[in-house]
Amino acid sequence: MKEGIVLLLGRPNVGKSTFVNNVIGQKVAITSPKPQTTRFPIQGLFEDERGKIIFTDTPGIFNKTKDLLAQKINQQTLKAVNKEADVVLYFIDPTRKRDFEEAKVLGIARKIKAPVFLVINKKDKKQTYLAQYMFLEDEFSQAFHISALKSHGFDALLKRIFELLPDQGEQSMIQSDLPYPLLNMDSKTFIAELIREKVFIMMGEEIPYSTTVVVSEIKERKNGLMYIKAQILTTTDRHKKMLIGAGGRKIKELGSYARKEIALAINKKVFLDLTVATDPHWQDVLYS
Ligand SMILES: Nc1nc2c(ncn2[C@@H]2O[C@H](COP(=O)(O)OP(=O)(O)OP(=O)(O)O)[C@@H](O)[C@H]2O)c(=O)[nH]1
Ligand SMILES: [Mg+2]
Repeated sequence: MKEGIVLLLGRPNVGKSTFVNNVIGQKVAITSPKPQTTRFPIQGLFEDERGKIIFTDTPGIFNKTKDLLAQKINQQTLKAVNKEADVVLYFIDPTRKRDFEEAKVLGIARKIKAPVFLVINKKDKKQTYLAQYMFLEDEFSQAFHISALKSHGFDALLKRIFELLPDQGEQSMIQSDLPYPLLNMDSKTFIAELIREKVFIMMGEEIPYSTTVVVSEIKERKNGLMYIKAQILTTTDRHKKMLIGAGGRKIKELGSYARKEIALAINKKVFLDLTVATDPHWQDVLYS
């Protein structure tokens, strides 16, 4: 049995989390069209007859790190990169221009000692800027064209990854008491992530970056209903108002969208008690 760790690296929005979910075949990481959706490394387990791969999804490396949250998120990725990995997948998105942000990721990729594969994502879309990235193919000996969204091109990539992974014999080193295949998140964190995803999808440009979600209680009631208490924290009263919406319409919509997905994920009926609060300091204490 082959076994090992494969780390994903790339700018925000290149499709790292989409890949991890679709290669595993189950959602472990939230995704959205907005950059910096992922805020901490997420480990998901892939398994087939060849062996086991722990895919470590990381937050996209961000160029502008003036604010505290962006700095902390970049730190999370750098920490993950410095841990041992057997293979690193360097994701690029040729539907977007190459710029300084890409140079920052490239600088990190160049220092990695493990084999780095170039993964050229979004091949289902018009790759207008592909020529700008071609020089990377000389630098990284292995290049794979995939569509993370459509699950295209995965076979060749997995085949090559397995070739490089160490053989563990019959003894698996991977131990986990958590719900398969998510290896490093408890249920409260996973549910908070699902709610945070809805904020990323439903709210305007800046609001997702001033907010986080905390789940404080999950309790099964006698009738089998799961009671979940969660709060969206935002740094400003203005954003709190927008998250609640006129007559509480927005928070109701957010809650209903999140509740449906949580119910599907845990296969139970869910009552989601979702509120919004202003907390100017949540960024100081979370994601460290
Ligand atoms: N057309 C197309 N869209 C994709 C593909 N892969 C990802 N996307 C879209 O790109 C957006 C970003 O995807 P994510 O998986 O959240 O990107 P990420 O790299 O994890 O981003 P961060 O967490 O912000 O670093 C989403 O809207 C995805 O649906 C792809 O292969 N084709
Ligand atoms: Mg992500």
